[in-house]
Amino acid sequence: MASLKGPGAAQKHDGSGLRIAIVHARWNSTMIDALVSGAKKTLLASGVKEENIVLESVPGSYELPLAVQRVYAASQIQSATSTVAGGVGSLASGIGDLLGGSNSTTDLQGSLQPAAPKEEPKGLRHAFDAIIAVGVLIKGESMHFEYIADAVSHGLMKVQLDTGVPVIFGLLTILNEGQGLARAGLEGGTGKEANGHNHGEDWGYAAVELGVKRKAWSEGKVAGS
Ligand code: RBF
Repeated sequence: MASLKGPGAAQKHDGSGLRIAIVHARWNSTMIDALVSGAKKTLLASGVKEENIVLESVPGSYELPLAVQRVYAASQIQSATSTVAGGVGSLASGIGDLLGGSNSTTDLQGSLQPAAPKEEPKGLRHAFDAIIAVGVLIKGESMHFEYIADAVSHGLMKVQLDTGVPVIFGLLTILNEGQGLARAGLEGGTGKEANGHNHGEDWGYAAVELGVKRKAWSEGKVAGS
């Protein structure tokens, strides 16, 4: 019998215009690597271009909320600066040249020469359409698990509501390694997990769906109207 759990068949959405970040912890890296690959696989399958998928890592899950918030802010800065011809970066470095302690007019003339064109960054430069936060928290003998799981869950929800950017909840909170391996599609498990279901794949689809829907919502479009 088909599993009753899970999001059902993924909705089809065109991710080709989306820019998506995956921010992941490095603790429990075997599972993390599989989950991140799973998420990337379905992002690509939905049309998101490789150059528009940005990866960032942090040591552990506790660092995820701040990292997601700051990575999003960084992408907003990129978006703003890439609309200024040449970008603020080249403007700033130009000012740096002028203030750089040059004593001779020859040096100054040299620094006033147009800078060699910088290589354009590949891919889209608008602020991220969605961010997937990935971490694996395994319950230990102390209370760490409970505190971190609670703080990270609330932190990620706060970031998505404060910023309005979809933050996909890719945090596994599990009782043992076996549960994590099963949910990363690596081995064992029961029910849906027994077939090697990698939950990262669901997160990739969720990011595309929310990225596309959020764009539509911001244009005043609601399904069926
Ligand atoms: N980070 C994780 O992502 N997964 C874990 O299972 C995990 N377990 C931890 C257990 C203990 C006892 C401690 C001290 C930290 C653990 N962390 C874990 C790291 C945590 O998320 C964070 O990176 C560090 O506490 C530094 O802020």
